[in-house]
Amino acid sequence: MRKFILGTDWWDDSDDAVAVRLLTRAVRNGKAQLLGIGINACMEHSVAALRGFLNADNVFDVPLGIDLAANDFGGHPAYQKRLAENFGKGINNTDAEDGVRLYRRLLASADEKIEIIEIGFFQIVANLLESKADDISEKTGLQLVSEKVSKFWVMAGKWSEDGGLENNFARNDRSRIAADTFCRLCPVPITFLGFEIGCGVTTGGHLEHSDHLYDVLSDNGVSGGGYSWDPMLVLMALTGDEEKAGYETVTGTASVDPKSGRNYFVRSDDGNHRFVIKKHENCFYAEQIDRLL
Ligand SMILES: [Ca+2]
Repeated sequence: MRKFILGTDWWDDSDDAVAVRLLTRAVRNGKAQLLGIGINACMEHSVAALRGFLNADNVFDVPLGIDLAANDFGGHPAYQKRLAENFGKGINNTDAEDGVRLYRRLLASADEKIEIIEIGFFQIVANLLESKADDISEKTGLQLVSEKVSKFWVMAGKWSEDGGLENNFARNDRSRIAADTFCRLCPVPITFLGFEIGCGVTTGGHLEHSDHLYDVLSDNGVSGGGYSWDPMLVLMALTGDEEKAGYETVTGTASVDPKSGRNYFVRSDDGNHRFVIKKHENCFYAEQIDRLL
């Protein structure tokens, strides 16, 4: 069975929760293994809300990591407070392991290749790639990723224009610097799904009102459904093949300017990076996601 680590900002949008729902469904159906989740934006209820959401989805014992330093993204999303109160009572951010240590531990103990899905900011994976030997492993982060990770699936960038600006890369100095480091150092293939892909693809509008995912979307003001950047990326990762998931790909090398956060792409047949382009109408992707929620 394919094994995944998820990175998420679990921040002020609700598409992360729709994406996590796709993963918990896959785990419960025996289609994938979720080894751990790293939270890369730290707010008051981050860990309690995510642990609560997983509990309510009947997926237990997935270890959580967090970047506690990433407390400068702002926001007080109402959905997190509600999830924490309803399903994550008594859980604090400090109950999660440091994100980089979690990833190092999971990679060091892996006996087969892992895929990493990233639907948030890049500090944990950037700091992982720059990490040195420690009590967990005598290998550097770069060695661990080279040996244990087959691929990254990433929601970030705006690839429809050269010099595009997108939130996960460009939100603030922290995210811009991390995005540059990640794109430069990552030694394994990356497939990017950009901002332009999820716009107009609306999902989550047909949930039962008793579903806690409905409450998340409702608290975010999108009870009729929200745009689908993160769930589209997770569905493509779970499908495991860009073309089968309904996309064409462009191959080359991606980069991010650490000052502006703007992303660039140089096309080449031997590049380690790809971004995707939709082959179908928006409803093709939306219907598949809604069916799985
Ligand atoms: Ca996200």
